Amino acid sequence: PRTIITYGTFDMFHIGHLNLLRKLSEMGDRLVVAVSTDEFNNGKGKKTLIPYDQRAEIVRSIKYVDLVIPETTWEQKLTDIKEHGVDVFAIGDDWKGKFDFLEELCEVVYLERTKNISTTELKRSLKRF
Ligand code: C2G
Repeated sequence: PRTIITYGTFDMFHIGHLNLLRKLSEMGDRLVVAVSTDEFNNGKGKKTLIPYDQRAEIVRSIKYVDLVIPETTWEQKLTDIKEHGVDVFAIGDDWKGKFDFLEELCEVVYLERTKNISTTELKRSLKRF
């Protein structure tokens, strides 16, 4: 089965995340999503509002998603691609160019982000209440 993999925090799950996962599911037969752990996110300098196990449970419940694995390091992409027989690595174009080194192992696709929504924006608008 044509397998797609993507990585992300998916904090405060929103339509931008859903659009991406739907598009990815349409690109193949199986979609694997690696959800960043809280520790890994601290390393990214990203504070998560929702803890890993809840973020993972929400992503696991999305009909487009076949498998959820934890993202704990930057390097794991190389072994994940081999281990899960991945044909395509895909991620939003805010990462454009950053993962081209994976082209040795699989196709690399950067998808356009959904406009006008982000977890940072949501947090900012929540502050107004
Ligand atoms: N995204 C999107 N449109 C938005 C917001 C996010 O398409 N409006 C996409 C991002 O481009 C990413 C995915 O949704 O592909 C998850 O976004 P984040 O949770 O912000 O992911 P990030 O923290 O960038 O983690 O190793 C890669 C990193 O783990 C990516």
